[in-house]
Amino acid sequence: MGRLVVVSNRVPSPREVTQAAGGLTVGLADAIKGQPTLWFGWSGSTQGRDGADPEPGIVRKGTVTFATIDLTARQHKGFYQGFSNAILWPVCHYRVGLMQYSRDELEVYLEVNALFARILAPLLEPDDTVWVQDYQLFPLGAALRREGVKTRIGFFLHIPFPPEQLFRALPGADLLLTDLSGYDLIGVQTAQDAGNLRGALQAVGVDATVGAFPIGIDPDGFARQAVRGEASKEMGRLTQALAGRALILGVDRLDYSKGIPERFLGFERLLKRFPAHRGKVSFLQVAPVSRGDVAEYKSLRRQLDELAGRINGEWAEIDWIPLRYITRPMPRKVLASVHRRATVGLVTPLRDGMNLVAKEYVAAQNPDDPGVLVLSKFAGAAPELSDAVMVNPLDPDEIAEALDLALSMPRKERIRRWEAMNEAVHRVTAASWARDFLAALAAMPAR
Ligand code: ADQ
Repeated sequence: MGRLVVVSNRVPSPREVTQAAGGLTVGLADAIKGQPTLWFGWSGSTQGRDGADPEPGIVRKGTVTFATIDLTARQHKGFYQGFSNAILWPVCHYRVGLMQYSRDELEVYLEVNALFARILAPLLEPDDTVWVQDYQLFPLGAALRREGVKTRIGFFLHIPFPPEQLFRALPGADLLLTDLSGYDLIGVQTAQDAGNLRGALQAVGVDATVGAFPIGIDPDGFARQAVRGEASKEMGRLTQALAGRALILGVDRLDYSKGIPERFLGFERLLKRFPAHRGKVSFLQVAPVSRGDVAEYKSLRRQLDELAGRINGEWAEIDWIPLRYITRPMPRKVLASVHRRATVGLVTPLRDGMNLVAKEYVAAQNPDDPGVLVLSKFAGAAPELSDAVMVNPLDPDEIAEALDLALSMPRKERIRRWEAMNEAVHRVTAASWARDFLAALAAMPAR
């Protein structure tokens, strides 16, 4: 068998691969163990110069070769901040109204994809299998074909794919859909995403194979971390701060797709409508700033600062702070134990490809006394985790009612729901996700 070639916008450092933090890295780290691999993408630097193609920087670590290129500041702005994060991201999350479309940025997006293809093609060997990751690289498969690449190329979309009419509101959408014909297999997270993408491809007359490959986590590894961290200094401080109160936990990147303001309002509605919980619960939201240079993310941050201040101002007591809100990242092993401590995991994205936090919350629980997951029905994880308490995150009353139910749920029912969800989290893992996708790709006829 030839090499596996992974292409992603950001390439993890060799250290990140060995310590495998997020879902993508965990899944791929497992898939590439002992397997000759080339990982190609952007270096993270914007020191590139317009005019000449950059030279790839090459680092070898065990069986993995990392090849990365610098972008220019102009390319990074148009390709990454602009078209990927201010145009494609909102459209794929069903938020066409937030899209900041610009034709210039579409052109830079295509330019960078063509650049990736030009640099990568000469590094490829005929029996390589190429696996392209995510929405920054929709057109890469077609660009590689234009460079004469004939090997199998697969694509995985980590974020949702919206209904055809919604996606095609994006100028340039038909071009992106047509370019998907460069891939031998396109993977998405859920059956719903697959149906939407098939519909869109059909509408523009593109014949491509689409399958649902939901991503997972390493549940046993996460559970071990959660147990190990319990004795840490941080957990001691948390115990002290909680003073016996129930903990409601939210963990997200600071992103408008995650429904954080709606969640704050839902928590406030709990205090308003169910007075028995006043002074008895503490809500902790961990949301490290991400994409801080995109306008929409700046205004979300302002909105949350204001909401958190207002809710605490209105409801706090001299010895009780209802809501704690942290915009700095938290070490993963501390986070795992905080999940285990939380009585309720509150995961309420307005739209999410999968949402690995929901799966991590389940994996971290104590089997004898598990907490309750309150989950948005618009998360990709919802079909697999149907034993969560499901909510429509747009209705603060529904969130409040779900929180009240979760906080007063008898142990027996908590255990029943958790066991079913824990089984789901073990059924599909990060490793099985990568294995299943690559097996399906290998089974596709060669070009
Ligand atoms: P994300 O939008 O980043 O990922 P998610 O899947 O929830 O969302 O999280 C990815 C990882 O980041 C998880 O392992 C999580 O623990 C970590 N993380 C999130 N918030 C954190 C925080 N506050 N502190 C520390 N770590 C945090 C995209 C898609 C998702 C899809 C994944 C994987 O948007 O829908 O599930 O890719 O395909």
